[in-house]
Amino acid sequence: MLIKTYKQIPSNEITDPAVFRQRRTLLKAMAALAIGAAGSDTVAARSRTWPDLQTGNPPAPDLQPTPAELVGNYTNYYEFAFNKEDATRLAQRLRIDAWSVTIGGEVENPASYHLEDLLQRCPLREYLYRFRCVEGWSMVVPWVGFALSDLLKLAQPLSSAKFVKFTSASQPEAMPRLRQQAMLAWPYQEGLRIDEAGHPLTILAVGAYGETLPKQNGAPLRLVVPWKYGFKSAKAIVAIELCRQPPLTSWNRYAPDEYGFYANVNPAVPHPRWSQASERPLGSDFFTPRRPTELFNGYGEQVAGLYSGMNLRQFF
Ligand SMILES: Nc1nc2c(c(=O)[nH]1)N[C@H]1C(S)=C(S)[C@@H](COP(=O)(O)O)O[C@H]1N2
Ligand SMILES: [Mo]
Repeated sequence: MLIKTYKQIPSNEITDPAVFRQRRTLLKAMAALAIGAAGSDTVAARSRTWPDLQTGNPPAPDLQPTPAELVGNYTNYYEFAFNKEDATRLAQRLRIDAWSVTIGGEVENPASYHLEDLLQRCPLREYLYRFRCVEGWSMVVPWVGFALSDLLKLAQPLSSAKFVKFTSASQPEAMPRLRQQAMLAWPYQEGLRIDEAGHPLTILAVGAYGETLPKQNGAPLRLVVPWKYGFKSAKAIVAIELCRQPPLTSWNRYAPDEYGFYANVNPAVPHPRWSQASERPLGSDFFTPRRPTELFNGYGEQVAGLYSGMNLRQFF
């Protein structure tokens, strides 16, 4: 097992064999799930986590996956561009080979893991989730990934760890917007409270639609927190840090009155410039009525307990 502590991966290890190994391991782990083109079968059904968690019930009728082409073409990736078409196109420049992610801060076991080693330690499942962007559109995505809590267990958070900070890749040669500090502060950073991070719905995704994750959707490793607005789900994660204090996050820093730290989907709390009461599912046309947005994006049964007694207007 190639688990190494911080800063021990020499740069000369980023070689072609490593590149090859990462891709092969990822494909193998995905193949084991049998959720590829063949679609759903009993193996797949057992490896899936529906919103009602491990009951094995079929998905709700309103939980039909959005066509993959839409999800792959309508993306937000501000390191590359502020519009979705250019973001999708330019994201292909990202180098995702021989990926590793560090986990450190307030933990017993700080380490840097090659992605392939993580895949061997954290079992992949398929997670069919609603996903709601703060801009007012939504989609349903069958992600492939593993519970973030599996990785947290490897790291063993200390009792002083109260928050988790996520840092996205920073590749200035590939990312035109990184050369401008105009809007968001780079690298892209997000954060969760530690109980949110450890919740079984919170995942790190490596694939979608039974394939490896497209670069524009956050390959090779992205966060997915289905009850929060999409901006919390950071793409191309290179570092995870357990912290004592709430981390500064890119969007909250940029406009604290518009993008709260919690960012729980909440139809009753409008964005200062638009309502959040309803959403436009991707793929719907002009005549399709907007879908009413649900508190916690419909995952209230699972996550409302995390916020009992909290004023969700104040902590938006
Ligand atoms: N690193 C990084 N992560 C990011 C973003 C980004 O610009 N950079 N955009 C966020 C926003 S606003 C949304 S809605 C989702 C979009 O994910 P998708 O493009 O895969 O649909 O990614 C989030 N994660
Ligand atoms: Mo978003």
